[in-house]
Amino acid sequence: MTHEIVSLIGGKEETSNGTAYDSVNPARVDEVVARVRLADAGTFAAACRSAAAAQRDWARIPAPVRGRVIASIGRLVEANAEELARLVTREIGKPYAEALGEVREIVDTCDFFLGEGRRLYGQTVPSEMPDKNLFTFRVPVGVAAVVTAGNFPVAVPSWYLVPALLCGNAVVWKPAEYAAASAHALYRLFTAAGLPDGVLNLVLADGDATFEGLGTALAEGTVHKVGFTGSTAVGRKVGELCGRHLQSPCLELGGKNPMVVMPDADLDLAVEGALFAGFGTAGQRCTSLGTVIAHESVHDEFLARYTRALSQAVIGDPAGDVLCGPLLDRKFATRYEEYLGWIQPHHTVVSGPVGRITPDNPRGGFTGEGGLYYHPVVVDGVRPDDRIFLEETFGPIVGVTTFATLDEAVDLANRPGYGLSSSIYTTDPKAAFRFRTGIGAGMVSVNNSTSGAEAHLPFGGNGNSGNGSRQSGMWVLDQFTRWQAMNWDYSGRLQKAQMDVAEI
Ligand code: UN1
Repeated sequence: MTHEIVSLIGGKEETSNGTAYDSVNPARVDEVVARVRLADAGTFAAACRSAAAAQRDWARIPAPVRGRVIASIGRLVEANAEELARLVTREIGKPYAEALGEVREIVDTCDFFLGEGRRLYGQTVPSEMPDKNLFTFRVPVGVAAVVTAGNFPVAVPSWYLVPALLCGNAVVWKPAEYAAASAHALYRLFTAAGLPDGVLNLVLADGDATFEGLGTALAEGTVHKVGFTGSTAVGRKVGELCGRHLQSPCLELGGKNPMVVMPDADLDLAVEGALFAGFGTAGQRCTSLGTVIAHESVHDEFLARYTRALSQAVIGDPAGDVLCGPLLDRKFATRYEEYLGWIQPHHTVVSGPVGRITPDNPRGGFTGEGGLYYHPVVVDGVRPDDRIFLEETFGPIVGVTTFATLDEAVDLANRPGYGLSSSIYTTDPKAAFRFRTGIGAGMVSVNNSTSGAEAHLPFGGNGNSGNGSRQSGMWVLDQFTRWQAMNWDYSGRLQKAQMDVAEI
């Protein structure tokens, strides 16, 4: 029997309105994982009001005690890791090993922030006047509205939820519809760990209702920080909406992530990295590899080894030990097919068959079994003005091009205007550091793939990849707290800053 899931606001199920949506298993599209009741814009705005009411009491609880709740969330997620990972695999088709890694990332995030509950440091600052003390405090922003994508349905939301809650905020979380069951399961674990009702709210809604509800909430002053992970196009709209209300959101958007292969690179290592970053998660991480930029002296050898390794890679049921499962959802499959239709007449595909894997277009003995499976594609000779070079495809396709000098490689790597992740394979430290200084990306890997960021380093991008905000680690505290300055004068007289300094 398919279970129905609904929004949870103020600790209660919200059943009063909404249309039905089926979240399906992309490995078997006729299998409904959950029937979802989608809320309307009014419900989203109501959730923000209810969160604002619950936030006041939550902020009064001392941060170290809030840290204990975060510790319980981590333990509970750990205890349920396999079950949650299985659900993620079933709902979005992420290979099980990756799904388990994703759940591990939530635990890592909790481990990091439970300690932050005992820090959340402010500062003491010297005054320019005698008998006067200056202090800074971190104060919670209030209510965070968090809107997340479904390719990382539990880890990336936790990057927002955990620090936001630890800092004393309430949260209204709107996950992707096609990942609603995974989000619902994570919500249950968070609240079971002891969060008071209303501090975390789950709103299941489509994009239009969310956008409208968010607009209302921002106008009413019941949302004080927006966190958004998703496409650059939607991120732009969210940024504009927030800007009208003088808010700077945390935007984590797309990527067109380059990998530079230098003449002295360990080619087998580079191939392994390009295989994982290009085709793991079916190329649907925001950190997935977009283009390999190989030195002209190693291009042919790299490509030969890459295509050979790819032909041996396993594509299939994500519950098994595979490199690549199906695409996340039908809407991405439709978009990805547009790219495939476009590349075929224009490009040299060096990886074999293209398109959806079906009994008529199988991959070896694998026929796709009714899932959203696609042949992995490597395209050689992409040019800097190609769509395939410039645009995020969000599918299992990697472009390859060549360069002659490191400066040229850096220019090519920066060309698409995204700036999330990047990577260079080299044994020359000078080249690695020169690449780091030249690249516009927020994240740089040396001899490692573009994917696989650790949970305590700043995660985020520049340009089309985001507005420079960072998630993860201590840097995210600046998203979910604001600095409050305090001065305390114990001189017993009115001391005027600037004016009295000359008299001392
Ligand atoms: C994303 O695709 O939205 O670096 C996040 C990585 C992961 C996070 C990706 N840890 O690949």
